[in-house]
Order: sequence, then C-alpha cells, then structure tokens
Amino acid sequence: MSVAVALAVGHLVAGLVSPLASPFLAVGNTAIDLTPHPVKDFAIRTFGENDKLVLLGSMAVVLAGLGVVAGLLSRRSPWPGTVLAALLGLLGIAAVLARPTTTGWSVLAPLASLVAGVAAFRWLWSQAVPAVVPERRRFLLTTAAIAVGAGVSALGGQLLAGRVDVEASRRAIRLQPREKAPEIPFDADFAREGTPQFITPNEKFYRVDTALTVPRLRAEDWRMRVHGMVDNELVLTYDDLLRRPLVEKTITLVCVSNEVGGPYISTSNFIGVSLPDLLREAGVRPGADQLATTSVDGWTCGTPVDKIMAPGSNAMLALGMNGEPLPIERGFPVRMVVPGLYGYVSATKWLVDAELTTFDTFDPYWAQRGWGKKAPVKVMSRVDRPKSFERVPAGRFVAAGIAWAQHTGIDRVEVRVDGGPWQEATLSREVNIDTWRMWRIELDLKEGNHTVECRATDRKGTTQTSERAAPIPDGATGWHSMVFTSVAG
Ligand SMILES: Nc1nc2c(c(=O)[nH]1)N[C@H]1C(S)=C(S)[C@@H](COP(=O)(O)O)O[C@H]1N2
Ligand SMILES: [Mo]
Repeated sequence: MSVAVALAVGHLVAGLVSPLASPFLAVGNTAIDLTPHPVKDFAIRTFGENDKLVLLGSMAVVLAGLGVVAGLLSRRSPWPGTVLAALLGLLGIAAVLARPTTTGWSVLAPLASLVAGVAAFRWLWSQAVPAVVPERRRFLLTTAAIAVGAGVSALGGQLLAGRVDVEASRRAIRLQPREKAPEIPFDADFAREGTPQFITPNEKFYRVDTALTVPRLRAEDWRMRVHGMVDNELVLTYDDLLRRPLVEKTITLVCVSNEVGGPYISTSNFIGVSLPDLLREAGVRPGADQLATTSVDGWTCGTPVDKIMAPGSNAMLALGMNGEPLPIERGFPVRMVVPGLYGYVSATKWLVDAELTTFDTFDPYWAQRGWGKKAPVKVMSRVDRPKSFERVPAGRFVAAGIAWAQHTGIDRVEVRVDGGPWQEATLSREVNIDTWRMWRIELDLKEGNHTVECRATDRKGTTQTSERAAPIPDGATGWHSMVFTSVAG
C-alpha cells in the first residue's frame, strides 16, 4: 500500500514539475537504456508495439511483490519495511537524476515519492490491525481512503502531464510546400500481388524508438540550437522553419535492427526544410565530421556531415508526413531525415539540439551500446509473396517483394526457386533513388515443397551478399528465402 502511495505521489508531483521526472517512468526508462540489445530485440519481437506496456506492467508486479515482502518482514518491528520503502525511494531519485532530461525542480517528484512512501508505511504500521473491532473498522476505512488518495494522485499526475495541449498545437499547423513531390505513378508498386503500397499511410509506418512515453512538445515551445564547431551559432523556432522554403520528398526509411526479411521499412512524402542550407548558414568549421543531434527526451544520434552536405543529399528537417504535420510519435514538431542512412544514425525524432562535432569526441546512444558509428543502408531485398509455409496452387504463380538501396538506387532483382538458376524479376517504375522498389516474377511450379530466394543489385553494381550477418553492428546481410508448398488446385 505504501509503495502505491509513494509512486502515485511521485507521479503527481512529476505532473506538476516535469512529466519526465516521474520516478516510475524514470526507472522504466533507465531499465530500457540498460537493457542489452538482444533482450530489447526480443521484447520488440515478442510484444511488438506493446513492449513498453509489458515493461511498466512487470515493474508494477515487482513493486507490489516487494510491498508484500515488506509487510511480512515488518510483523514485529517497523524497521525492515521502513528501510525497504526508503531504498525504493532512493532508487527512484537515482533513476530520475540519471535521466538526461532532469532539470532543477524535477527531483522534487521522486523526493516527494520517498517521503510519502516512508510516511504511509509508518502510519499504516502504527495502526496495524488492532484487535478491537470499532478501531479495526476505522483502520480499514483510513486504509481505503489512502488507497483512493493514491489512485487520485496517480491519475492527477497523468492528467497534469497531458495538460500541454500538443494536439491543438499540431492541428493549428498548415504546411504548404513550395515544391511538391511528383505524383506516385500507378505502376510504382505491385500491391495487388503482395507488395506493400508504395506510400505507407502514417498510422501504418513502422515505429522504433526508446521513448517509454511519447514526448509531448508544442510547436510554439520548440527551439533548436545549432552550435559546436560552427561560425555562427543559430537558435531556431518553428516559425523560423516555416519561413524557409518547404520542400516535399518521397523517402524510404529503414531500421538497422531488421533481420533479413524484417518488417521495419516504410515510405512517406516528407515535408521539410533543407538541412544542408541550414548548416551552411551556421558555417561548418573544417574538421567537424559528425552532426550530433539530441531529442527532447535525451536520445542522441550522430550523422556523418559529408553525407548531409553532399550535393543532392536530400537531407532535411522534416515537419510533415503525407500532407500533415508529423504525428506526435513520429517526432512532432521536428525530426531529421537523411536518405541512405539507417534511422539510428540519421532520423532523430523530437529533435531539439544539433551540435557540430567529431566522431572521435562523441559517441551517440547506440554507438555507446556497440552499434556502428557510420551506417549506410546496405542493398537488400525481401520476399513478400509467397508467405512463409503458404500453400499456393501449382502451375502459374506470381512471387513479389521489395528491394532497397536508398540514395544509390536498385538496378536489378533476381529470383531463384529450389536453388535453380537466377531469373531476373520485373521491377516497378522507379520513383527516385531514395525509395524502395518493388519486384514481381511469374513462376511455373510443380506440386510439392519449394524454396524461393531473392537478391538485389544496386546502381553501383553491388550485389547483395549471401553471407549471413546479424543486424548488430551495422545491418544484417544475407538472402531472404521463403519455404512454401504448391498444391494441386
Ligand atoms: N528521439 C528518437 N529518435 C529516433 C529514435 C529514438 O529512439 N529516439 N530511433 C531511431 C531509429 S532506430 C529509427 S529506425 C527511426 C524510426 O523512425 P519511426 O519510428 O518514425 O519509423 O527513428 C530514429 N529516431
Ligand atoms: Mo532503427
């Protein structure tokens, strides 16, 4: 019970001072950061987008268990429970202090949590289950009142955290690109034959980030500093960005943590401002080879400056996707996009800081955890039809899938069945070299079990290697294959 009071009061005070200072969420976020990547991968794979709910749920169960243990240990003396409550409180304070977002008053939240937890425990203990019946009733009533109070403060904390009206800020924005992306031709995908639609609807776009609660930042409050190895430091507001020429570009984003054949790839019409133009205004000093960017929740990213500044890089600060302002979980109000690099080295969401630095002096979030510092997208392809172990009619069958090598372009996709000769697949119409490309091929299949494989070649003539490599450190390699069965139809 006192554990619940502690958490609830902490969450309430956090709602008042800073939502990110909630001790419960801080411990959760720290747990995410400390989780080894394979476990994180497992969590994403197993629980999908529910991974964060599962984490918070398990934390609640562990805490409730500790509460019961404290109660059992404290039958004779209040000290074991008091010590445990205080330790939990200190853990909360440590977690909040360790978060990169912690500022000034934030520490009030876990502190209030500690005091409330210890006080509630001492009071409950001093009242514990008196033998006399009328007193017993009073004890139960007060305990119930404390439980309700805890519930109300937890809810209050949640509501206060939500008081920043990000949705209204987002709804008020109209983005009018000066230069629209060319219309997507009807033959840019083979969706009827099993490939994804060329443009991914916003709500279907894959999502990968470390944010336990989606940062809520209003466009009106947004500021970004461009500093470090520059001639003129800049501080930009959202209106500053709106005054610049807005462009719209069709770009495919992909995550490095995909296994061969993985799902984390999507395409959007991104609306934004040119990042190279902005950096030229700031004046990048010689030697600055890394752009270190930080999101409002403290996640960091490092991008090669030469990739951003290369002519035609299409690197941008994106404000919108598919005609609307960025959805909140996509990094509203501003995120970065650099075609040709995996998301973890290029696509900072909820972007608030950009520092020109060097690869030698700064390691961003994933580099600190063993991932590559420079991660250009590797040429890759995937079979989307047939599905794994699908039963399809024998005879004529159309297999289909996708291929990508952003910022280089796809030249060719080949397919083979049961280890036979490679046959060239038909490619969809190219939209631009920054996007995925779909393939299809007509096969003639005998009854029985089959394996179909594909491999892509990019415009530089690099063919996908058959050698299997894990996603860590800089992207999986290998050919995607699919086992299926042709049956008499
Ligand atoms: N703030 C922040 N930005 C982030 C991340 C993150 O964890 N936090 N993850 C990156 C990774 S690993 C990828 S693949 C892309 C995914 O962007 P999406 O969720 O919009 O698809 O965002 C990148 N930007
Ligand atoms: Mo990623």
